[in-house]
Amino acid sequence: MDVNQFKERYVKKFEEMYAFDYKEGSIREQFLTLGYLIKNMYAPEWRQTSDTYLENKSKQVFYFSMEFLPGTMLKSNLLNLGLLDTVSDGLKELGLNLDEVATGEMDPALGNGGLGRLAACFMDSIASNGLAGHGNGIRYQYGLFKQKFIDGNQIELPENWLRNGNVWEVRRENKAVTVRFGGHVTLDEDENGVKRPEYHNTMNILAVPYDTAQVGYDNGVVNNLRLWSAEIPYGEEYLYPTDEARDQVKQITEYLYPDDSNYEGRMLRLKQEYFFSSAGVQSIIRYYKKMDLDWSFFPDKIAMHINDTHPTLVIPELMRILMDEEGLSWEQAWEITKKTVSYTNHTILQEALERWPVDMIAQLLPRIYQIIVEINRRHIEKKIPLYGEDLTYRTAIIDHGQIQMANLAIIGSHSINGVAKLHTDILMNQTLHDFYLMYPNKFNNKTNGVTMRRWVQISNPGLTALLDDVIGTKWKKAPNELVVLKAFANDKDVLKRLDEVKLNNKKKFAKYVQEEMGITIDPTAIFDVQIKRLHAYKRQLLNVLHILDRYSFIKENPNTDIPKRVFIFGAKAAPSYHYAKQIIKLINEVANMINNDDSINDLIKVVFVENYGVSLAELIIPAADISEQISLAGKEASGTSNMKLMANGALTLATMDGATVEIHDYVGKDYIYIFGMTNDEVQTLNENRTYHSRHLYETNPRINKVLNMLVDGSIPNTEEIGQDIFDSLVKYNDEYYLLQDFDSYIEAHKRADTDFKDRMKWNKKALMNIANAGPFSADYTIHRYADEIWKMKPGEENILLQPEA
Ligand code: CR1
Repeated sequence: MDVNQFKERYVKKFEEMYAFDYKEGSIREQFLTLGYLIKNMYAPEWRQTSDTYLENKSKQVFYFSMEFLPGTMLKSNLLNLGLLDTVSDGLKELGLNLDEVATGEMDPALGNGGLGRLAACFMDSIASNGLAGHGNGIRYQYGLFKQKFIDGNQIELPENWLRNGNVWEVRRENKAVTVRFGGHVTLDEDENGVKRPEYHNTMNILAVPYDTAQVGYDNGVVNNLRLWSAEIPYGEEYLYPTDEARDQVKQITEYLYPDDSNYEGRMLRLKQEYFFSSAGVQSIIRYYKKMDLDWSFFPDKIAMHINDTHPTLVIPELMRILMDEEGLSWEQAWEITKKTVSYTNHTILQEALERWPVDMIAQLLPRIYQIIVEINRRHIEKKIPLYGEDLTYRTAIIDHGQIQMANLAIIGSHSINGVAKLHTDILMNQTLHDFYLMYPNKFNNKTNGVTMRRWVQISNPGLTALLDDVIGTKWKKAPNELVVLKAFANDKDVLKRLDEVKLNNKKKFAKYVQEEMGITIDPTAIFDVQIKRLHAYKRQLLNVLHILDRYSFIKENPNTDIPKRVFIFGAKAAPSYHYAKQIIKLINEVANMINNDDSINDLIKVVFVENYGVSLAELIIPAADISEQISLAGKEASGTSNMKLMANGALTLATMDGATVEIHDYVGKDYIYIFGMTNDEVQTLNENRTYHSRHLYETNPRINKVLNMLVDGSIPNTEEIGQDIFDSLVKYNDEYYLLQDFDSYIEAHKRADTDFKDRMKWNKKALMNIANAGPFSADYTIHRYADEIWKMKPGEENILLQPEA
C-alpha cells in the first residue's frame, strides 16, 4: 500500500463509518476509522496464521496471565505491519497528524505493573519471533484505577477503558464455554464401573472470548490474545431474576485487583482465577480435538505457561477434563498435565505467595478440590520414601488448612523459572530450596526482557533515526547488533547527536509537565527517574531522603555548582497499602515545598506524575538521564523499567538486585552507578541481628538531620505521616535498611553530578548503555522460553514425537 492508496482507503472508510467528511471528524472518530482500517488489513493474515497452525498441527503455547498491560496498539500495529511511515505521511497529506489521532485511543490498564507489562512484551516477541503462541486472560470491564492527587493524597477513580468501545477486539460468541461454580459433586459408577462425577446445583457462568490480534514484526504472523468476559448463559436468565443475582455474574470480570505484591484473599479473586483458567483450558481442549490426535500427543502440541501462581488452577482443571470428560486414567492425565504446564515465579515476598483456605476452594470448586487433595496425597506418598517425612511435608500442597498455590504449581508442572539470575538463585537456595532438592532439573532461569519495538522504535523515534543512520537497521530484527554502536563511543559527532536526541525528548516531557502540572522544568537539568509501583521494598523513600539531603545542602550552600536535577516519580500504591500512600503524600508535599522555594535557584525540582502507566512511560523513559533501581538487594525479582531506561540511554543508579546485576555485568562498572549492600551482605545482616537503625540515626549527622526534617515541621502538611515514616525508620528498625545504604547512595549521586558536568563523558556513558541493551530484548528471552521450556521452534513443521511408554 502506498501513500495515495492509504489516503483513498482512509477517506472512504471514514465516510462509510460516519457519513460525513473526514475533515469534520473528531479525534476519536479519526482514530476509530484508522483502527478499523488497519484491522481490515491484518484480518486475512490473522485468519491465515490460525489456519496454518491447524493445518500443520504446529505446537502452540498458551500464556495464561491474570494481567496484560499492552499499552495503546495503534502505533505498534502500524510499526509491525510496516505501515508507520506510509500512514504518518498519508495523514499529513490529508491535513491530519498521526500523533494527534493516536490520542484517540484508550490505554488498556489490565495489569498492575511489571508482571502484566512483561506479559504484553512477551506477546509481541512471540509473534515477532514467528512462534505460535497466544495469550489467555481476563477482559476486565475496569482496568487498574485511575490515580488522582488531591491535596497530595492518592485518590482512586474507576478506569472505564471500554466506554467508547474497543476497535481491536473481536467478540466470539460462538466460542463461548461454560464455567461451573459451587454446588456439590457426587462420584457415580458408569456401566463400565468407572467413577464419573455428577454435578448438582452449580452456578453456570458463560465465558465469552474477546480476541485481539497480536501482529508480529514484519513477518506476516498474527497470533491471538484471548480475554474472557463473564455473562449469564443464554436461556438461563430466569435463574438470575434480581439485580443482585445478575451482579454476581458481572462482577467476576468487572475489576482488576489493584494489589501487585499483596495476596488478596477474597472469594471474588478466586472466582476470577478459576474462571479464566477453566475457560482457557476448555477452549484449548476443544481446539486439540480438531487436530484429531491421540491424547498422548497433547504435550507435543500444546504448552500451557502460567504467569505466576494466579492461573495455577489450570493444573487440576486439565486433570479434571482429561479424566472426567475424556475418560483418561489418573496416571495418563497426570503425565500429560505435568508435561504441558510450566510456571514462572515473579516474587519472593511472602505476602505475595498465594494461599487459599481449604474451605473456600472446597465450597467454590468441589471437584477441583477433590483433585487437589488427590494430587497432594500421591505426592506425599511417593516422596516420603525418597526424601523422608520432614522435607516431604514441607512441600505439601495442603498445609494448616491452606492450599499453597506455588507448591501445586511446582508439583504439577515440568518447569519453574525465576526472572533474573539472582532471583532464580534465591529461589533455589532459599525460598524454594526443598523443592530444588526434590526436582533440581525443573528449576531454570529466564531473565526478563522488553520489546525494543515499543520501548525504542515507537517511543523514541529520534534515537531510532540516529541508530539507523549510524549502525544501520539490523538491530531492529537482531537487537544484539546494538553493540556495534560501541565503535562510536568516542565519536564526537555521534555523541553530540545523541545529546540532541535526549534534549529533544526532555523538552517534550517538560512541555507535558508544564501543561499538565504547571511546573516549569529545565530540559538541561539531570532528569532523574524512578517509575514503578510504590512499595516499601523498592525504597522510593530512600530517594526522598536524598532529595531532602540535597535540599538542605543547597540551602546552606546557595552558590554550589552542582548541576540542576529534576526528580521524576511515577507510582501507584495499592488502595489498601497505607504506608505506601503515606509515602506518596510525603513526596507530593516535598515537591510542593521545593518547587515553590525560590531561594534554591531551581537546582532541584520534583515532579510526581499522576496516573503513571504504559503511555506515560513512553513519554518519560526517552527523557531520562538517570534510572533509579534502588530496591533492597534480594527483593526485586527482576525489574523491567531498568532495561527500558538503559535502552534509551539513561544511566542506571542501582543496588545489585534483580536484573540490574546483569545490566551491570554487560555494561561494565564504569558505565553504571552501583551502591549499597549486596544480597549476601543483607543476608549476613539479617542473620547477625546486629542492625540498629536508631544507632545510625543518632551517630550519623547527615542521617540525623534529614530524618529530623520529617518530624520538626520543615515539610508542610506532613505532621502525622512524617512521624509515622520517621517511626518506621527509627523506632521499628527500618525493615528495608534504608539508613544502612544511605551514605553510599549519596556518594553514588555525587559521582553522577560530577560526570554530568562533562557532557561528552556523560554521553559516552549513555551510548555504552544503549549499545549493551540488546541482550535485554524480550525477543531473546522468548527464544529461550521456546527452546528450553516450551520446546518450540519458529515456523516449525511439527513432527510428531513418539510419546513415552
Ligand atoms: C516483580 O516485582 C518483575 C516483574 C516481572 C514482579 C518485578 O521485579 O520485573 O514481576 N512481580 O517479572 C510481581 O508482580 C506478583 O509479583
